[in-house]
Amino acid sequence: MLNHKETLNVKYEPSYFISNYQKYFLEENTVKVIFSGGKIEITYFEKDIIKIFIGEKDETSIDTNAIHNCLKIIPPTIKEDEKNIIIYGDAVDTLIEKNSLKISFLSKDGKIINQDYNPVGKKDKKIFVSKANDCTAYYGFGEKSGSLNKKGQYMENFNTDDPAHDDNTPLLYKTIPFYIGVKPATMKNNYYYGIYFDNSYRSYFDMGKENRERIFFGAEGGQIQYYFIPGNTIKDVVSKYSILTGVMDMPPLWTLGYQQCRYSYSSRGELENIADTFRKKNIPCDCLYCDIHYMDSFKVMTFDGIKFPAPEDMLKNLHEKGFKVVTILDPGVKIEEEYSTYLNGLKEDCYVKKSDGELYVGEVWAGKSVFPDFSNYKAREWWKKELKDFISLGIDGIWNDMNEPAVFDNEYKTMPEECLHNSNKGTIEHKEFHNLYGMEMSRCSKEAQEELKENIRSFSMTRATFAGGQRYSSIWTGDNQSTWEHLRMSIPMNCNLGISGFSFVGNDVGGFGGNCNEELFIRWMQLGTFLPIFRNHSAIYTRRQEPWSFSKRAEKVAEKAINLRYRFIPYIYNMYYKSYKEGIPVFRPMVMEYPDDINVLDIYSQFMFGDNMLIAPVLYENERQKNVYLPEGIWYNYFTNEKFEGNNFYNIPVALDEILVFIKEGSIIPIFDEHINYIGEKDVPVTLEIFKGKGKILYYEDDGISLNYKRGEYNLYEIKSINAETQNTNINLIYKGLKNKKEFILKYK
Ligand code: MIG
Repeated sequence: MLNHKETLNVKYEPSYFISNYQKYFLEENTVKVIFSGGKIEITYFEKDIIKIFIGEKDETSIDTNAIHNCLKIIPPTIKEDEKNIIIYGDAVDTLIEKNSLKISFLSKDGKIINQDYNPVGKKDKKIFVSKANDCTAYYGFGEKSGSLNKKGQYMENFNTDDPAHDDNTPLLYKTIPFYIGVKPATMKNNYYYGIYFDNSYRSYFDMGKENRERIFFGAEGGQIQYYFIPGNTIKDVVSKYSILTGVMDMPPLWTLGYQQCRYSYSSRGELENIADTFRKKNIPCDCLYCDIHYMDSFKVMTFDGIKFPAPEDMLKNLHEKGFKVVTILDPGVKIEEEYSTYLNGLKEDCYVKKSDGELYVGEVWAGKSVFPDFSNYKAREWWKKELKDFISLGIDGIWNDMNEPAVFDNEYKTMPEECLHNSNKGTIEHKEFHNLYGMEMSRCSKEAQEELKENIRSFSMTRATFAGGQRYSSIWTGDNQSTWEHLRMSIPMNCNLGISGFSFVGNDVGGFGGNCNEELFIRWMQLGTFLPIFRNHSAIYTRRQEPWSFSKRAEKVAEKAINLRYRFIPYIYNMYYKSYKEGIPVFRPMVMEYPDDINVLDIYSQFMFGDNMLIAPVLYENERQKNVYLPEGIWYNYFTNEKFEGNNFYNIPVALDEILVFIKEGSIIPIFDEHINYIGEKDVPVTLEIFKGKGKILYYEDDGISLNYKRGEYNLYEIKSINAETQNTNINLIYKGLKNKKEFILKYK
C-alpha cells in the first residue's frame, strides 16, 4: 500500500484480454458479444444512456452504490455485417468492430463521437480503458485542484486528507469518476458526452498526459464498466448523469444563510458570545458550528459536561435567537470501557475488522478508536440509532469529518487496505470500500435526522464522498489554506464539482490553515456571497475570521457581503430548485452556459451563479482592475446599472469594497429587499428586479423547511417580462399546491 499522498502515477499498459470474436446474442435486452476470454455487454437505457460492461465468461456486472435510478432499458435494434456489430439508438449508435473488439459511439449521421484507442486491457487486476484524445476539453472529475479544463492532466481517486494540496495534487478528499468530453464536430459546433466509470477502487484518469493521442482511465481492481452519456449540451449531459446517480433534495432554506464556524468554539460561553455579537452588530447569521472541542474527550455523540454544560438548554437558547447549530461527527469511536456508544457497537458487532478477524484499531483525536462498518446495513442502523439519541438534544445538522477515513498512526494515514468490511454484498476488502466509506457515513446522517424529525429537511455536510453522494449530503472541499492561491483554486474546483453532480458545495471562506489577512479576508467574503454554501471556517491556532476580526473597514465589507447574500436568497433557492429537478449546479463554469463560445473553454477567473449572474471576483492581492470577458448579449453591472456589450473583454476598475456582478439582459432576479438577521425572523415579501429586455423565469416556492414539497405542496409561477421599458410583466401561477398565492413587488431596473 502507498504512503499517504503518494500516487500510483499509472502508466498505460496495453495488455488486452480481449481477442477472437466468436458470436453475439441478445439476452434480456442486453447485447452480449462473446470473445474467447470473456464478453462485452451493451445495454441501452432511456435517453441513450449506454452501459458497457466487459467481463470474464461468467462474471456478472454489479453496480456500485452510486447508481441510483432503475433507468428504463430500451430493447435494442441490432445489425451485423462482415466487420461490425451495430446497435442503433435514438441519438447515438454503438459500433463494435469484430476484428479488434474496439467500441465506437456514433452520431446518427455516422460521425464518431467517441472511440476506443485500444481495446480494453487488464493487467493483473488493473484495468485500462483507452480512448482517442480528440476533445478540446474535459471537465468534471469531481473535486480536483488545477485548471478547469483537464485536457493533458493526470488525476487519481483515493479519498485522501491533504490540507497542503496545490494545483498539481492528484488526490483529494472525494472520488467522482466522471467526466465530460467536448468534441469538435463538423456539422454542428460540438459533441458533448459524459463517461461515468462505475468502480469504487482507487482509480486514475490520464487525459492525454502520457501520450497526447489517447486518454485512458482505469482502476486498481473491480469491474470494467462505464456509462456513456451523450447530450446536446454540457447541461444536458449533467442532467442525464444525475438521473443515473441522483440529485440533491431541496435544502432547508436556513442553510442558504451565512454560516460561521471555527476550530473550535470551545465552550458554551464562547459560542453564545459569538451568537450575541452577530445579533448586537446586526450582521445576519443563520448557523453556528461546534467543532471537535464540544465533545467529552473527543468521544462521538457526547458533549463535554464542564465546557458545554446543559447542551439542551444551550441549543434552545440559540434557537430562540434564530441560530441553527451543526455539530461535527467523526467516524472513529474511542475505545473506553464505560463509554456506551463504543460498547453498543461492540455488542452488535458493527466495527471494521482486520484480515485476522480482530478489530481494526486506529488512532484519531480520541486516541485508540474503532471504526463503524458503514458498508453493513445493521451497522448503519446501529449508528443511526446512536445518532438519533444525540441529535434529539436539539441539533440541527451533522458535519461529517475525517471520513476518508483519516487516521493518524500509520504511514498510509487511512485504514489499511486489507481491512475487511462485512458488506451486504459479502465480505470485501477496504480497498474496494475506501472511496465509499464517507458517502455511506453521510447517508446515515441524513437518514437519522429524517427518521427522527419526521417531515423536517435534514442538513449534512461531508468531507469524503463518492459519485452519487449528492443524494445524501452537501460537501465542503476540506482543508484549504488562507492564501490567494487557494482562493483562486476554489473556483475551477467548484465548477468541476458542479459538472460532477454536486451543487451543494462550499469552501472554507477566509481559508482554513494559516493566518488570513485583511485584504484576503475581504476578497474571500465577497466571493462567499456567491458560493452555494457560505461558510467561514478557520483552524485552531490561526487568526480568527469572524466578520469583526480584522478591521472596521473589513467588517463593513463583510457585512455588505453577508447582506447581499441574504438579498439574493430567493434567487439562490430557485437555482437549488434546478439542482433538485435537473441536477444543474448553482455554481457553474462559463462554458456550461456558453458551450459554443470558444473564448470560455478555459475561463475560470469568473463564473456563472445560476442562469443570469456572472460573477468576476478579485483573486489577486492589490488588484483594483479586473479583466472580464462578457459573452454574447447585453450585460448590466448589478450595482451601477452600467450597460456592456457582450462578446468583449473589458478591463474594469474594482475598489476594495466592491465585487463585479453582471446581470444578463432580460433577467428577472427574485430578491429579499429588506434586512433580516436570519431566515424566518420575519415574513419578507419577494421583490422581482426586472432588467431591461425580454425574459422569463420559473419561480418556485415552498415552505423552505418541511418535506411537503415532495407531496406537491409548492407553487410554480411563470414570470414573463414582455417589455421592461413599458413595465409589462406577466405573472402566471402554473402550478398551485399551496393555499396562498404570492404577491410579488415589481422593481424595474
Ligand atoms: O484533523 O475537527 O477538515 O474542518 O476543523 C483535523 C477539526 C480535523 C479537519 C476538518 C476541519 C476541522 C478539523 N478536522
